[in-house]
Amino acid sequence: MLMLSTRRTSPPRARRALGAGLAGLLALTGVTALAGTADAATTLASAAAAKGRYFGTAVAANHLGEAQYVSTLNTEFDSVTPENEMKWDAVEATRNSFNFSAADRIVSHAQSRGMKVRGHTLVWHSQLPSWVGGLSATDLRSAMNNHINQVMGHYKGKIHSWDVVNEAFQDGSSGARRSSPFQDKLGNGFIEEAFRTARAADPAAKLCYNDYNTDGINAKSNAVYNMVKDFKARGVPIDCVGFQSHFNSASPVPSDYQANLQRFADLGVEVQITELDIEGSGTSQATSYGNVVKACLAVTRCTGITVWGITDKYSWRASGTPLLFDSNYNKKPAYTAVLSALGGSSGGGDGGGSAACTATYAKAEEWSDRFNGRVTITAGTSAISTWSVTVTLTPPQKISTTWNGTPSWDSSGTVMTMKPNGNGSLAAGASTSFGFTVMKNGTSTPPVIGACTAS
Ligand code: 9MR
Repeated sequence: MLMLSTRRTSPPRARRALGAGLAGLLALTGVTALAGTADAATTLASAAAAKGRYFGTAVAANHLGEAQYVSTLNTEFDSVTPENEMKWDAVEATRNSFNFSAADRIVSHAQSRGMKVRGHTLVWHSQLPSWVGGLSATDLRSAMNNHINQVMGHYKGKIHSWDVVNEAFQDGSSGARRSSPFQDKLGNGFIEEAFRTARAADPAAKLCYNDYNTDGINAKSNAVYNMVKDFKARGVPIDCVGFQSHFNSASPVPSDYQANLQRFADLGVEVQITELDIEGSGTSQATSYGNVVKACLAVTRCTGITVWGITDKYSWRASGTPLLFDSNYNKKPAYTAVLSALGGSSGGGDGGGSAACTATYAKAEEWSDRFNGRVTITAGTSAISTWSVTVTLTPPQKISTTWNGTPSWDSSGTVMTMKPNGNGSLAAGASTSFGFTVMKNGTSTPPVIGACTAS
């Protein structure tokens, strides 16, 4: 028998809402809204904060009107990165005519909630309006510096870290810079120039170089490493390196991920995981996510993690279901793995919330090709009005039928999220149950039942 429970608590927003001075005073007096051992953090942000890190997500301004999107954002994350709204084509489609409206909506949402903002991105070959490519070298240099000055100036004091230059190196073994208007007309020195301009434009912002396929030790990351080492040696302003960390089965989390983060940190820069997503589902996806979090926690200068979106529904590669919440905003096994790697817990604590439930699994009838499972949901010490539980199979098992619940599925058919079918309302201590038939397809492994969540 397996018992899992959780208690819904209000997120510890209080700490972020406090002014820095009061927060500092609380820290000095040893008072904290965050987890102690008996009260593990129950959200990604609060668990990460207890480890001295931020936990962020990419956000798209056009979803900020969707209630579930916003409530998940506000509950779980304490940093945002505008997914597209600060890019060159979004803010300066026409030379020297700036439009910050979509990005401003994200920044003001973040500020009203006490969240940090990562600026993304100032100088990048992609999402670059065509007029930039048509400029002469002299004109391009002044347009690049003007772009940095105007955009950083507009957000001065509001951005925690800026991706000053993005993806300037080629993939593969050459270690060369990628062709772009900047590279082709200004040469290698454009990166240094961009960082120097950025430092003057907002001295409080951390200045990052950000790239992908640099997550392990390879020719591309070696080239970035050598550039950062050279910048540090010559006093070119750089504070951080972003590791995008877009993973899938063709490009899994490298075994030397932590070692790679560490060697950059040893150059004296922060490392940040900036665009994390991992295609997959179920326990293998969860394990990979957990490993990324553990690697960051093991590197002192790894200061935060940003996932590249909240829900699979809006991921830039939605078909790969790479995020922590499914398209119905259910927490996936990957979420639980991340929370647990951060030292948090979605169950067990006595955090003061009232809506709680437990989920208990039992195998019922079994035949050679299939078995029936039953999950009993029991309300905690207060009445609940709804509950939700995940049931994760071992592929190639499939569920052929369910009863007494409303199922929804991840795209692989491995994770079923069960919600009530008229049986959501339970008095304190009362129970209900739902059932399902698992087609074994050669494996009799019992399903993994996720924590019961209630409200
Ligand atoms: O997620 C972004 C997607 O909505 C855009 O269409 C795409 C355009 O290039 O950019 C995506 O974000 C990218 C990020 O800005 C830089 N690193 C790679 C990301 C995924 O492509």
